[in-house]
Amino acid sequence: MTGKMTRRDFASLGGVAALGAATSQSPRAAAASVDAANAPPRFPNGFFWGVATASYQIEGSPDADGKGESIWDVYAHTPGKMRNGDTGDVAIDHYKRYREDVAVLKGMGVNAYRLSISWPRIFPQGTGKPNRKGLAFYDRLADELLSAGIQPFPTLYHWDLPQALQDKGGWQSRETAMAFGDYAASVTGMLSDRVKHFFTINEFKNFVIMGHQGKEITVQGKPVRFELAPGLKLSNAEVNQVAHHSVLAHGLAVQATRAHARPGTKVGPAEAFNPLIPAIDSPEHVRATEIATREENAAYLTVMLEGKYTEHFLATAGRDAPKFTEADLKIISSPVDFVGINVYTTHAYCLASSESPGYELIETSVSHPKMKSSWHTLAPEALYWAPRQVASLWNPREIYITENGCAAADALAEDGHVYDTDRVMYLRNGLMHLQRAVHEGIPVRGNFCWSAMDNLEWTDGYGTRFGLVYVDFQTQKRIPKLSAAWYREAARRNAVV
Ligand code: GBH
Repeated sequence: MTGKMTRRDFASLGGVAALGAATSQSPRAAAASVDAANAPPRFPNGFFWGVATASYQIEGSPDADGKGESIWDVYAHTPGKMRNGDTGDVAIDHYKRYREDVAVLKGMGVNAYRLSISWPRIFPQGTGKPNRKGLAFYDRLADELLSAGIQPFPTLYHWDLPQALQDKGGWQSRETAMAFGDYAASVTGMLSDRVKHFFTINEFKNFVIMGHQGKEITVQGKPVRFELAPGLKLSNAEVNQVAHHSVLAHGLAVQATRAHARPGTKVGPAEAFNPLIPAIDSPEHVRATEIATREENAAYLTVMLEGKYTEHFLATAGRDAPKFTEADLKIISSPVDFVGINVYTTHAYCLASSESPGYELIETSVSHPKMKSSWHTLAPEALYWAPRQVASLWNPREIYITENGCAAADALAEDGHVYDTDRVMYLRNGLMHLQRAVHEGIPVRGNFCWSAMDNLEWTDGYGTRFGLVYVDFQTQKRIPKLSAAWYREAARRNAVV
């Protein structure tokens, strides 16, 4: 060892990973010799230990190789929209540095990477002839990942709509759903010789509501407003129609994948799913929570997986209900291969109630622990209840946790490392609950930490860091945090406990 290596070395991830192996094996071995039946279960063989990113948050190069403008290019340059005036113009320069980034992912020991494809790189005007140069980027990226032993899991839409389509009405127009189907046909057709899994759309309910109306929540007594591009303020009826077009787009993309991708290509949604959690573990409250979950997701997962809007949803929406046909519902509920869910927190705790609709939501106590973001109530058990509810309500063949993670006040220590102990705590506790779900037979096939690397946290800008890898935004240096070393070890052992 050189003198330089005397300090704690996990930048290479070797040091801490090796330490973890040495200290974790002896108690495990001892437990096994005492009572093998009580040994904690591992994740199934072939479990995907992944990390996730999205195009606008990392790529930069907004007009390289013929890319068209996206709604985020326009929105981020609108004064007053972004914290500190941050934009994705450079981001973490991933478009140019993707080779180095794949090497960083490899160093993290992951076997899966969820990225998103920028629609306006492939169709600069949203429709028409595909831009070969734009597609070539994802082609090179897929090859680079595969040669590093990492499966690519692209998402077709992570919020960067071509501005040309926004100019024609965006998601308020049914034509946008049609265009998304054509885009999905091109991309899955061209990549499916090597790429085996595709997610259609990321977080339907968030981009629909926050992009087209904005959302206000109360955080410790104070209102906080959230907005995403294009930053519209539509009526409830219009927003319900946008939601309908988003799930229609998903269904058209599923059908396009079946028609144009190689046989065996798998496809499904990646929805925001911060679950309601039964406050008490009795069958009565667990069941009431499932009923509540089904209604909360009526315009999204419920219609995608059941092929109808619930009566309660239609009655509550009344004249604001979306306009749709039976044929739409068939498309929307085209069978999927898996359901992806982004799980960060709980929406609320829940109890059964004798009054209609049979459940009652409980506000989180003001002293409930929080992660760094204002909205981020700590609820590690969400990673148990979310997949359990999806399984018991809709019984999909496979489930993926497509995002899980937290922002933290990451800073470089004097020795050049980032000791994000709170993120390690967050991941360790959440994934223990996921391991419980898997142990109970719920078909969770993979987990993707949000995020691989620090990046543009939408309107929050670069100040809110979600990465397992620290990025110095001035020098573009990548520095794996303590959490990256923790995750690598969990992936290596295929177990958390
Ligand atoms: C996900 O978005 C995104 O997929 C990802 O791009 C993003 O970087 C990541 O999570 C981290 O935020 O929902 O009522 O609690 C989540 C977008 C929108 C989630 C605002 C939290 C707060 C209001 N976020 N939301 S609420």
